[in-house]
Amino acid sequence: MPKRAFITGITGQDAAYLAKFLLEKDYEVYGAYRRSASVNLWRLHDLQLDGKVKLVPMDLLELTNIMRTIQEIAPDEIYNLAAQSFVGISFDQLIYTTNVNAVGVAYLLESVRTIRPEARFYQASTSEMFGKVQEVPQNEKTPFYPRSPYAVAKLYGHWITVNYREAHGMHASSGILFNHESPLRGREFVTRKITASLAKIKHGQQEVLELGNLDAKRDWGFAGDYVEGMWLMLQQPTADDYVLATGESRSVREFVETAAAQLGFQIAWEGEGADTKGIDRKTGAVIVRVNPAFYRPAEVDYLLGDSTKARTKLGWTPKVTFEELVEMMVKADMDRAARGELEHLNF
Ligand code: NDP
Ligand code: GDR
Repeated sequence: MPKRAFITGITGQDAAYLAKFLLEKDYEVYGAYRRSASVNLWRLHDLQLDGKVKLVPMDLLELTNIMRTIQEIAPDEIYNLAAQSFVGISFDQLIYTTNVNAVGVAYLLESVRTIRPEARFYQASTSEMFGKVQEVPQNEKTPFYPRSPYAVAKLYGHWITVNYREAHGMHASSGILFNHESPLRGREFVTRKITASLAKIKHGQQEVLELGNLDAKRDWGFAGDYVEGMWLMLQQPTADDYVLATGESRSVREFVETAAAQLGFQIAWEGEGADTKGIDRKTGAVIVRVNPAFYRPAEVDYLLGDSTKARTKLGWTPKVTFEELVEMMVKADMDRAARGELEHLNF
């Protein structure tokens, strides 16, 4: 009998890579999508997984739906990847974000405890929980200080997972993952916004790249590497919490510079004290303009992860370097721009 994995948030970035990873390990993979007028399966398509994942409609806000789904699938492993995952919007949609990212985890855990307590459970926790810098680098013992409604809700998801492990003996692990990106990243996140915008500019489909805080620093890895870490956590005899990170941190500005260099672009920075005059289009310089509209009410300035525990206990190690990641994303967006697939996107 193949093992049965159940992934929530199957239309998202991580779920696509995880589904591919698990299918290659001969798992039977079930994926929950939420009903909408147009369910978006482009990521599964991109990884050539059409028809390979068994799709089930399930919303994290609907307890009865969750209970029936767990009953029907009877999964061996559950990966809770569903979330309102965009930090920026969580300041405007705080109740919704709290319901999905916090209460939704409780619905799911309680359903598993009641119906399928032997299943192993993975919760998608986040480096955003570290928030305001307390210490650098951050590991499993670093105190949390969330800086957004997203991160506050995720902190509940993290602790309730720990609590179900300790109170009910469930095999429930929380992966505290630092930013991980890919060509399948949602376009509102800064890395993809940069690569898609620069690709459009290269193809004459966009004039300017507008960004918020250029000085924020993130520990960026490749999503495909991180899903292996999720799986490894559920293969351990006992459940635990683990940080997954590359151990390198770059600013948003450095991400722009790296991507621009790969495209042979010079950058003309605008705004925030930059000299806005004398940008000569003939030089081919690309205008990157700071627009305060993209600032956050409270920012996370500096994330740098220490994943020694995962490296030692799980034998996990990220393989794709920062430069390779940027290159992979730039190439994918250049191909998409050439096919006219990005033209309808506004950033
Ligand atoms: P995505 O935004 O790409 O995917 C999120 C998924 O959650 C989508 O499939 C979305 O469905 C689904 N979803 C949202 N609301 C609900 C709901 N009410 N019921 C059911 N499903 C819902 O995120 P990622 O793949 O990047 O991230 C996966 C998880 O890991 C998330 O929980 C995220 O918060 C967390 N995380 C991500 C990191 C990263 O760097 N990528 C780092 C650390 C943690 P739909 O398509 O319908 O919107
Ligand atoms: P993050 O990712 O908030 O780290 O959350 P995002 O790419 O949105 O922001 C990273 C940093 O870039 C700064 N920034 C901008 N961000 C966006 N989106 N758009 C801009 O124009 C822009 N300009 C500057 C931000 O202020 C921020 O400092 C991601 C998500 O995947 C979460 O779900 C996950 O938990 C964390 O990573 C780890």
